[in-house]
Amino acid sequence: MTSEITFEKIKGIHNAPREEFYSSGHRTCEGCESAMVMRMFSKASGPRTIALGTTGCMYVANTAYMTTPWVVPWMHTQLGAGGSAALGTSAGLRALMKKGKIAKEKINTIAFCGDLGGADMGLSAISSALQMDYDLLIILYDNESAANTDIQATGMTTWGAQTTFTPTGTVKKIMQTRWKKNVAGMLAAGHPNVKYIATAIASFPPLDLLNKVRKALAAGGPTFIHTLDPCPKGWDYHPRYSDKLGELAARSGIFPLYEIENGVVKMTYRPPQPKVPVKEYLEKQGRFAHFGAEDFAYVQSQVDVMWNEWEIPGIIPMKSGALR
Ligand SMILES: Cc1ncc(C[n+]2csc(CCOP(=O)(O)OP(=O)(O)O)c2C)c(N)n1
Ligand code: SF4
Ligand SMILES: [Mg+2]
Repeated sequence: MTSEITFEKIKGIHNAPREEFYSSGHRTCEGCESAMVMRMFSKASGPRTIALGTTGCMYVANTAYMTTPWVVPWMHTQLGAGGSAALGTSAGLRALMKKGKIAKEKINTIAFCGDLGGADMGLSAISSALQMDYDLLIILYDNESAANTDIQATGMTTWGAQTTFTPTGTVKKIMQTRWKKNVAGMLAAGHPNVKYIATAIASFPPLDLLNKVRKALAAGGPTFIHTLDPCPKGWDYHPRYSDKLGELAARSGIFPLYEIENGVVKMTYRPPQPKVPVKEYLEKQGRFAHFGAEDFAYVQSQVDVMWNEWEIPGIIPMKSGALR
């Protein structure tokens, strides 16, 4: 194991670090992409990292009795407290270093939270953390449901999806009528101090998440990454297709991949032209098994509006009016 910290860009899969800091000993489902996010971010950040995580699958399945996959120090925090835990830890490290109680060095503070814990309940704490001048990275791992408590809809669930809160019925077919919250765009637009914001998918394009984590850590903080994580249990598909679904989310354009560095937006992946029909992504998931042609067409129309009419696709939905 090396203790040297480097945030250099990883070029080519063979140059990816071999060390694992999230290893065996977890109980996540086969094909769990949220677990891949844990593995990738800790691989990218290396041994001088403190991981903090809110309640959810990535807490419960990673701390079964007397076992844990975490090789780096890890702490559980309350469901809505990802931002507070990151801020407190980073501030504590700074104070200890200033007082000479620990050696001055770069220690990565990385807090992860699920879509319910981060994008719904914990948004205010994340907002606070992103306003302060502290060295921290918050990762929102988004499996589009409260997965740990048996797949309830959240503000991040795709329109129309069946969950235990939104089952389809004979009278009303579509129960999940909310459009997915635009969290990374909202945080980027409203937090001038934030140094780096990105969206990512653990398995596609290869190395993308690793390198985005490294960019965030090199930038210092505060920084934020939103990952979309296919979840075989909640999305209802065979685990072998997790990476394929991640790729289809990017190629269909339903989940735009970008990064914002010091206010400059860069699309890091351009879907093919024409984009892959979003139906190809949705129809592979049992949670959309009740969809008819009109439902696929509706989701497609919203994705097209995002790419063709938003001020910045995936980020700023407003359009300039007669303001000046
Ligand atoms: C304040 C509070 N309310 C409710 C719960 C019960 N609870 C534990 S995990 C969880 C779901 C978390 O969902 P998410 O943040 O999306 O993480 P996931 O389980 O999907 O990984 C809920 C509702 C709790 N632990 N704390
Ligand atoms: S329910 Fe989903 S997020 Fe939770 S461990 Fe299983 S695959 Fe992962
Ligand atoms: Mg979730």
